[in-house]
Amino acid sequence: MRLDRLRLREIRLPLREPFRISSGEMAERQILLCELTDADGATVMSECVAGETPNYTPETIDTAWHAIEAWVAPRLLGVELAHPRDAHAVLEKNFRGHNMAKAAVEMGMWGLESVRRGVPLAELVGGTRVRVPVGISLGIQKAPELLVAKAEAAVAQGYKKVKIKVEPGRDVAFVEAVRRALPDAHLMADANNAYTLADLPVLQALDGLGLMMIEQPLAWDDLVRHATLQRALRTPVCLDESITSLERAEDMVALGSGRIINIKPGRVGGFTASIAIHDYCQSQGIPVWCGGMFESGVGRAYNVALASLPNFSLPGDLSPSSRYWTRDVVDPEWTMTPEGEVIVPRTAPGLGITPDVERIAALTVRTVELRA
Ligand code: OSB
Ligand code: MG
Repeated sequence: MRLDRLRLREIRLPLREPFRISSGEMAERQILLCELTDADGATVMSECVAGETPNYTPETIDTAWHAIEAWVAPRLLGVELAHPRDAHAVLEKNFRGHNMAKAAVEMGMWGLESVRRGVPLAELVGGTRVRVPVGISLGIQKAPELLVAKAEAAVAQGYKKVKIKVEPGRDVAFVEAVRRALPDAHLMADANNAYTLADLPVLQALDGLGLMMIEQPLAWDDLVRHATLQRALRTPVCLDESITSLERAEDMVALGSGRIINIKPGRVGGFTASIAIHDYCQSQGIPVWCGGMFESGVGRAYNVALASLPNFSLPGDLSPSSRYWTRDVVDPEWTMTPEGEVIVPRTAPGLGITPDVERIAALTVRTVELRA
């Protein structure tokens, strides 16, 4: 396969309601979409999950735009690859970081190859699942009652897991209130780095609430302190921000820093790294699940295809389009069954959705076309 043209677009898409995590709030997404075209005219879209500000990882949509234009695109445009899995090595050689920028194009190469071969993307990645269980991620609320109402509504909708964003001062009482209202629900907390080991008493209080896991309580790039914490908790620690490559997943296991991994393909540089982490975790008895970054329906297609791999055994942050947007930019929009599952597209070639190109053009605030 050979990438011939790469168009970048920034679109603005307002969220139905603002989403707050411990490290920041967003009300409107700035989304970087890539349009990849090969020498025969086959084309596909992919999405960069970098945020508006560097509060999750160091990358932002602007750094990713620059990295793709300056370094990612020149390495792949006009280059013949036997398989999309080979793009990862091309992008890693003497090119540090910028995982979300790399992933946007690397995943697009997988998407493009699925279109070229006429197979569903899930099949190309080796996925076996027909449906993937879905969880919801609830932002930080002003009061426990508001959170309880949202959690109850989510369980009634069929969600198989409720993830509660926490921060100091909005943690134990909030999670406890949800636990009281929903004694049997699969609940978890995600702190996005809001704590340190000095907060051990708070984290130990969460430990008593029967959570499936506590996600990334400590620093965004930490493994050592999480290992100390995991030894003090019964609840599994799940790492998100800290896992940026296969090697970091291996380090997590070697150090005992956590027992579950949230795989976001954007965070680890794309599908090749995601599959390697998935396979490694499977060999170690570590369950994984697919995280989300408030992607549009384009990015969602990649996450759902990846999450069809067998060791994605826990519910993923793969909410339907209507949870985020008044109207998504793909057709059909993503939905969830009453049983809380997303159906993996397995009948048509490619992503299983069609980007609404007219609407995307209308939402575009900047664009550039790159050629070999
Ligand atoms: O930590 O998982 C996270 C969104 C933005 C940044 C970080 C995170 C999240 C989510 C969103 O939890 C989950 C979703 O896309 O539904
Ligand atoms: Mg997280």
